[in-house]
Amino acid sequence: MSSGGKPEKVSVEEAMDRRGKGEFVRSATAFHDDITANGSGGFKAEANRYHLYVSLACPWAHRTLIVRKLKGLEDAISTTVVDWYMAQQGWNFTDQKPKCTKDPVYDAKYLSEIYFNVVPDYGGRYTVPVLFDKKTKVIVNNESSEIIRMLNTEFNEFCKTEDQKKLNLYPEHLKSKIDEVNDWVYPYINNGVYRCGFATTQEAYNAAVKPLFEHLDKAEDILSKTRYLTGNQLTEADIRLFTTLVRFDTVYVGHFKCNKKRIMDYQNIWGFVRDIYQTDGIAETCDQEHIQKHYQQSHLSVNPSGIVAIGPDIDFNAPHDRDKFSK
Ligand SMILES: N[C@@H](CCC(=O)N[C@@H](CS)C(=O)NCC(=O)O)C(=O)O
Repeated sequence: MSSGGKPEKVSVEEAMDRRGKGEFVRSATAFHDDITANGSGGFKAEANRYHLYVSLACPWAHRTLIVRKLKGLEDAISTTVVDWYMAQQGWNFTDQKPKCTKDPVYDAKYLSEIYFNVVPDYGGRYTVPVLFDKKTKVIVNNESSEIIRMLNTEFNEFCKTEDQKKLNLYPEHLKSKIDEVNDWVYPYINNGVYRCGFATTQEAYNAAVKPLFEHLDKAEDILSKTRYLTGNQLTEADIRLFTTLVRFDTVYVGHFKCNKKRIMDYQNIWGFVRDIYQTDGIAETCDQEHIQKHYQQSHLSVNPSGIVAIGPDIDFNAPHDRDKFSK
């Protein structure tokens, strides 16, 4: 059965047991309401009603920024970009660093305040992305895989162009193929890099790193035959893989010890990354300064000195020949 490519729900006991063995177990998200075009579920798609709290460093939040951009919803859905540095208290707001913005709703100092304003006894993690309703002052959803589905279909009235309105990243005829890809990309690649980086025993690291590279090999094989993961049409499956790949050589190779191979060493995956990066609007959602500084300054358990490495020179704008598949 499809897991929907999102965090598995595990019991408290099982999570404690697995964490005790040095494994990183991602917590499930707490807010799962839907915005619909007709408002049937209580939240109606309206312009300037919803706000996205994001980090430019975070691969999950990055998915939502890409879909918002591809669908031309920048004027309809406002955003706040948090500080790249995540302190002990969690994400905070600042306007003193490039691209970071203050919280326009509560002028909060920390993202946690948004969670507590909505649910005073909230006991989960204060994660981005957060899709917030400015009208009723509640968090609608904080699960990126669900947020991107809403942005894909429910806000079509507010897209800037006809092409953006027509764009469907989860089309009916590809749904089962996309679900099937998400089912391995999420655990072994998107979350797989975290399972390598946050492992605290050799066994837990070994158990994560082997399937990570096996599934990168699988992606390489698929991308040697088709332009995108499910054929020659861009879908959410590609965006979900891309946000991990664009961080890979800069931070996951060194910081998370995912160093068997670099993305640059995979001919087809590397071409795919440049192809997506060069797709209209996507480059401006990518920010290597936020990415590098966030991971290397904030995860002091992994990088106690907080030193930000120089990073490889990567030319995401270098030509690619991926359009050969679409001819
Ligand atoms: N399943 C969530 C995961 C979100 C997530 O874990 N975000 C990280 C940033 S990369 C976060 O905000 N972490 C803060 C924390 O766990 O305290 C989603 O896809 O939206």
